[in-house]
Amino acid sequence: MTDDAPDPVARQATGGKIDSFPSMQRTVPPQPCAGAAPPRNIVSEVVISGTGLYQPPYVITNAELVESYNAYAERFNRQHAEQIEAGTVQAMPLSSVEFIEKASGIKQRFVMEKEGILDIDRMYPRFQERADDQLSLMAEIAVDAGRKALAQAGKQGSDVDAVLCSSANMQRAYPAMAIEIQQALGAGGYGFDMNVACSSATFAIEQAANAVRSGSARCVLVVNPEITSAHQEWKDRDCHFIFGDVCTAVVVERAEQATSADQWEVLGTRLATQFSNAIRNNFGFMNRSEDSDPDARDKTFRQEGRKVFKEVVPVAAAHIESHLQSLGFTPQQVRRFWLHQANQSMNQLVIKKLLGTEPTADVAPLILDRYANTASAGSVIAFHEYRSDLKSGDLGVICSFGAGYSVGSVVVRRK
Ligand code: CO8
Repeated sequence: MTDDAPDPVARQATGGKIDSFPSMQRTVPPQPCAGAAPPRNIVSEVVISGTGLYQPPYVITNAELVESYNAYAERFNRQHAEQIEAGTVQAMPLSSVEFIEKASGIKQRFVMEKEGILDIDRMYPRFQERADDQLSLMAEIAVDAGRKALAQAGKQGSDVDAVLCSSANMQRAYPAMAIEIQQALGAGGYGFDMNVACSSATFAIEQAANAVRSGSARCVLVVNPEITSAHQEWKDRDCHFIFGDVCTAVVVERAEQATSADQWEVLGTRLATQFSNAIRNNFGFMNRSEDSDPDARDKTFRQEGRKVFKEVVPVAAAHIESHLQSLGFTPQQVRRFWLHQANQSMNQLVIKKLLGTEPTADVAPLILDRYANTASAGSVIAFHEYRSDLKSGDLGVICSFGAGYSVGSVVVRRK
């Protein structure tokens, strides 16, 4: 499938014109444009009133990463020289800073722990196991980002009546991370975890907006703790440079109770999924019973990067366009796109398809050069860092796309 020839299933489902994944669900009804009366079933206007960011303490530059990976690969090749010569073992190829920067746009990544990742006898982070009565690591970074988002929204933990922990991987099976975070913040109501890989944040924002609209919650905290370094494959040249750690948080609440100086009306959300094995991680609770090797390659992140690129770009662009259209907007009316941060060229192509012009950092800011791909948190980091210059009435789109496949968009307007 090429970039210009999107998935035939999607084409068929939309009568020849690609709209989005065929299984697309629109759980939030289209919102009216200015001047029109709101549909009767909309209970409350919903705003995003604060965001927060936890930045891990360590940076790994591409040069440091490549030096470590290449030392590992060269040692492997020396140790297996005879088998490589005989053709029974494949030599490990070397990585390069030039390739990483050209292919992805990534220059560095933040990580929770650095020494273990760069140690060629280990090549994954070294975390200390914590006792059950200690705050877990994912909860710790979520609480930090959550507190910052609440401070921006002018809220206390006790104002929150729902916590959604939405991330590409959870630290444990249960109890839900969200409930631990809820307790640590002194929040009430309920909490639950959810995972839609790179689209976890936008999917959670829709759940939060729906909860506020329906009245099941008044103030929802969405947190996206992404400790990608623990499930990234640092020994694989094709993907060792991709991910970074971070945590983002978003406060979603009823407009009438919001006091923040910086409020973003949620005009609509739209989610879509379509099954694909192109990005996959088979780690899970069945591994033991299957007697499978816990260190096998399929138990960490793997992908067919080029396939993902080609298949997801047209779907993401069509998804955004049709979502905007359903709200009565054109892409040209959007002041800023805060896109998923996996690949610089991918985002440029999405914007080119939407606007027909060369993208600028002003229209679609990039943060992946500093943070790398932070799974679900990427588009929220972009929203967090690049929104203060927008004016009242300016329109923006937060959009994620990735494993699943999954695409989620949130159309917002500055109050
Ligand atoms: N150094 C030097 N050469 C390399 C390297 C390297 N590090 N890596 C690959 N090469 C080589 C390849 O072997 C290939 O060589 P040859 O032509 O001889 O076969 C050549 O370079 C080109 O390789 P690719 O075709 O793979 O390179 P691309 O230009 O496609 O770039 C990318 C690779 C950067 C991975 C690119 O395809 C990409 O970014 N694709 C989009 C991926 C994407 O968006 N994925 C979303 C995943 S994230 C997500 O959904 C969340 C998952 C859950 C989180 C998990 C956290 C751990």
